[in-house]
Amino acid sequence: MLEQFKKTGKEALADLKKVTDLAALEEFRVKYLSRKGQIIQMLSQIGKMPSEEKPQAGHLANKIKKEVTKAFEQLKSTLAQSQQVQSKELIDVTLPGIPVSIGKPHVITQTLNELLEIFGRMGFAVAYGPEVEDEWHNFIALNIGPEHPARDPSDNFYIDDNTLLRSQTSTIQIRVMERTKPPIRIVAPGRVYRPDTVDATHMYMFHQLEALVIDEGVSMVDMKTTIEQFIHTFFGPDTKWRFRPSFFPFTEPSAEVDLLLKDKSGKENWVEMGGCGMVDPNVFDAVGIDSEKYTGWAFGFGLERLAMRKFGITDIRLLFENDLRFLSQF
Ligand code: 2NL
Repeated sequence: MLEQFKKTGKEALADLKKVTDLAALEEFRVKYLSRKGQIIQMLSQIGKMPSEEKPQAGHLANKIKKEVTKAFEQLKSTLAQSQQVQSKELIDVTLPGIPVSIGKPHVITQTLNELLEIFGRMGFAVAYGPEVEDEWHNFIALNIGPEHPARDPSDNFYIDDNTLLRSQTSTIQIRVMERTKPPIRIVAPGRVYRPDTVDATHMYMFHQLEALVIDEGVSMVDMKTTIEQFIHTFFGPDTKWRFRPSFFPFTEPSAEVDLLLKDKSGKENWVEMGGCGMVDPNVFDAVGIDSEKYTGWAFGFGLERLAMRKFGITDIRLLFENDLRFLSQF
């Protein structure tokens, strides 16, 4: 009987050597180590043996069981590990991918980039300046006198008596003229601030782009052709537009730029797009540019208005609510 025990143990260990995957290992467990398995059955036979043989048989059977169980457990953990590695390496290339949502520039940034591209091709450099300004750059140098309604404290975001959030990007151009000798050919984009009551067409913050050209012998012809180039590139070559006489403190003469655009029903209307004019000699005097020698023109418009016209957006507030359902359309 003891020989039989030894033989079963040897067979079990030999069988285990042939096991190479978890399925075969399970078969092994059923054959030897389950309740009806040969090793466990072996132990139950001890009860039927003559009592003088029991201690020795019990000892041997337990030793064999321990040995086989240990070898089984070892192989089990080895196989489990290698199976894990295998399943990590298994990539199902037929599964749909995980969608990655990639952002894109805001519609106002897109509009600005397009404008900088258009003016860049026409030889304009880009200038930037501070959003917190003094009265000199925002008003005085622009020929906007102390009694002008645009300086009313309730129409501006004043920080102290002489400091405010800029209400136009002309401040940038004043700074460029102060430090640069003509010829000057720049566009000045940026945020501007006015405490308007918010509605579909007004916001307390919006973006402007202004153009400034100064040189000897610059005339309104240069201004008109440049504005026409810009309008035809941005809105399409068939877009009709006009100058309408106007007034700004910093230009003389001055004009409003109107576009003939179709509304939703297909009806054509003249809509104001921006303002322009020949730089007032008082502005040249303020920044130390010889107004006898040089002439120049300037042109300013709001980016929101431009983008709204181009994309058919009817409420300016939509641009600043950061609702991706709206913004991702552009
Ligand atoms: C408008 C009108 C305008 C200017 C801006 C300007 C700047 C300097 C000197 C002279 Cl430094 N002019 N800028 C001129 C005419 C019109 O803007 O409706 N903007 C939204």
